[in-house]
Amino acid sequence: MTSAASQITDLPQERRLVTAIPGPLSTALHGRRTAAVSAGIASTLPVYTAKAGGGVIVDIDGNSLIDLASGIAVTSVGNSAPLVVAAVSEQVANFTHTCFMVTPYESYVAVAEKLNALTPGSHEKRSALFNSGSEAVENAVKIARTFTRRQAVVVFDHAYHGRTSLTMALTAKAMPYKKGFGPFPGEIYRVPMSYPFRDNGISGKEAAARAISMMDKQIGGSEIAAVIIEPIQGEGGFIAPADGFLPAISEYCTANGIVFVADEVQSGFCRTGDWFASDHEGVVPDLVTTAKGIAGGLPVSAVTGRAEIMDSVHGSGLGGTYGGNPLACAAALAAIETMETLDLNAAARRIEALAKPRLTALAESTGRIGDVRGRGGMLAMEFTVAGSLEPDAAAAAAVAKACHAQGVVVLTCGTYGNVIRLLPPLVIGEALLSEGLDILEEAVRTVQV
Ligand code: PLZ
Repeated sequence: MTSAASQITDLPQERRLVTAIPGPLSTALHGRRTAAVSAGIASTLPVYTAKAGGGVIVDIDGNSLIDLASGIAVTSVGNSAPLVVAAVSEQVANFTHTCFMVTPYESYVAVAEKLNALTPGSHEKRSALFNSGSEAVENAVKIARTFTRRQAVVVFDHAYHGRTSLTMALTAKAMPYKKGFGPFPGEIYRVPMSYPFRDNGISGKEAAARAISMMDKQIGGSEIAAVIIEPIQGEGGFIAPADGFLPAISEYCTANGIVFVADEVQSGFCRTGDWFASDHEGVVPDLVTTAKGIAGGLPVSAVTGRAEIMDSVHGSGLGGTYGGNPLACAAALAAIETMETLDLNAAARRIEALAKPRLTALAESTGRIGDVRGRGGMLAMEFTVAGSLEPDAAAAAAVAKACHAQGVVVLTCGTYGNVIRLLPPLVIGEALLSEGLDILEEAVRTVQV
């Protein structure tokens, strides 16, 4: 193993199937799980994990699977990344929790400093730490409402912002996220997104004008506290808005005193080949929400933004028992150091350079894929009935299932459930990624629905 590789993992970086997928031990454990775990919680691929590192997940039957999901865009630095393991191990022996609101500690401050430096814009910033992406988005709403003394919150078609009561209301898709879980909180308004593949060729500027007109006519700019947007939508289908859309929305917010919130929970931390997806369009959000990739798998999230907005909240107005837990902060500092030393922005761009041409060629040769999109290590294929825009969710599901059977972990997403998304750990080796793509291509070519 080279020294570069040992910075990532000691696990052999190979696909190795020794049983059917799932194997007998996973199948037995799944029986136990069904009797103990709520049926409301599902798993994409019920192989039970024993170890994971770099680009592989090893299950309890001894199968080694290629990981093209990163636990939904979390383990960008790889699983059990060496610096993360060392930092968390040291921290766990020193203290596990005091609560930052009781007796604080340095690592929380250091994570805030890092976030303030890395997020877009050179203005003075502050950060507050929480546990999950949903919690970060909830707090961004609280902060924006306090600062503006307004109530209305604007979100977009296909948006995903979480599963708590408030963030479920911000999320667009009813099934599985919202159905039966109402009533939802009020003062939330949804406007059309820029979705180039389904937008009949309208430009980013035109799509922004459509959304802005709706905000003006149906709410009124002076009533809006926050506009929240994922710069590349995640669960909604990896939808990257047309050029010019985000800047126009951001300018409207500035002109109307609205807090522009970029939800970078999925797209942040090198995932798209920039520290944040907003960087790509030169957009400087007022607030940024982060989670997932920030800490190599430990749960921590954040709201980072303009000092005057973040400091407008009354003392003790924000918080939570575990927010910025010391283990998670140690992990975040180590994960960010790993992103810097291994240059994971460059790694994400290499993933795009390797994978996107192959996906594009596959779309052209099979006619099953209407659109290939995304940036860096956040890539997707939208399956449609050949020659039309009609979503083909059955094809996406069948291709994903075929990949799983061959030991390649891929995820689906999208409002219409017809998108396969690739979110490999950014440290994945080229050979392993290529092998994963070989299997994916074979599945797209051969799977019958
Ligand atoms: N904002 C942009 O992508 C989480 C959800 C998986 P939490 N996306 C994965 C599922 O089915 O629950 C997400 C996101 C964006 C917010 C969130 C919410 O982050 O950490 O899951 O609460």
